[in-house]
Amino acid sequence: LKRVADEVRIVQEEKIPWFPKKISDLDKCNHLITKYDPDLDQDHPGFSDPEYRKRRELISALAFNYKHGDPLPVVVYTPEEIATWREVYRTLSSLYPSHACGQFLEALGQLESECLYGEDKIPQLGEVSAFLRERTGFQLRPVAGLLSARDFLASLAFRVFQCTQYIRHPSAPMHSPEPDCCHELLGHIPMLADNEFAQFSQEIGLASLGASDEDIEKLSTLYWFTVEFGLCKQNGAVKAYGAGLLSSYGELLYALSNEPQYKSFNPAETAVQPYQDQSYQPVYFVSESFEDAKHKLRQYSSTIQKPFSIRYDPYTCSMEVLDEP
Ligand code: NLE
Ligand code: FE2
Repeated sequence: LKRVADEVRIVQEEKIPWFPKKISDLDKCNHLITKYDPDLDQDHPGFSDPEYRKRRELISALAFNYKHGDPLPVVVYTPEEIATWREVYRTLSSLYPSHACGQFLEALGQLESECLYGEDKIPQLGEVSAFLRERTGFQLRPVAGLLSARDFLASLAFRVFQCTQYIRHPSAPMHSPEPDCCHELLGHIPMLADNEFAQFSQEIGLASLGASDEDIEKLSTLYWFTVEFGLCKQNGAVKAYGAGLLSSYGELLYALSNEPQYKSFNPAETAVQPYQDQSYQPVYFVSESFEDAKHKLRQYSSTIQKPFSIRYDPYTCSMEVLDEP
């Protein structure tokens, strides 16, 4: 009987996928998904623009060479890149007061009054990371493109947000299927300055550590319909808090029009909803509040079967792994 128990235990241990235990382990979480790569995807707006592709390669190299603890790379943006930023910033800013949630507007106001944000310069990751650290302890690291869900979610567990630094192609400023600095800086950063939202993001990350491929798929779908494309109720109105909406003029308008279908956020259902990553979502999930979303997520996470539990130690920035009896 003992031998059988040992074997079961060994099998269980082998089944736990590797995950980062300390913050510097995030250097190993760099598996890219080459889905919308301008070098490989003929539909990418930059595919037939060799200069754009060269620029992307140069900025990617900064992320590939980055190690935890290095200063965040500085990119000297070209006038053409700044013009794209300006157009995105201006058009989106005209929608924010009526379409974005209060937490977003508050943080964006702070970023603007501290002169970190404005339409004339693309903010540098180092400055933005310092801003977030003071507010919620989130920090940034550069990434070359779309990461695997497992690696991306794992970084959230450490309150690290992986940020691209290149900008979208100037021919398509209103919507991009892949992340870029407009998406990170306008969509994600202001939300990560909110405590409740930061907590919610970290908890998705913690739930993902060592989870099965199937659970990673569910958690990344949950992430998709909340952090990326979530809507929430505020004073009786529906507002956007998802970064994919807050960085896309086209989809932000669409999501709050009466065209798409709305469902209430319910993790078990949201986690298996098919999603769209080329164009607008056919359905959006509406949360009652971040607090409510966090409680529901917590409840859902506790149903994910794992042979251990985990606690984040913020003093050492490492994971304490506790075996469950
Ligand atoms: N569609 C978003 C945008 O245009 O900024 C990016 C989404 C990345 C997941
Ligand atoms: Fe994103």
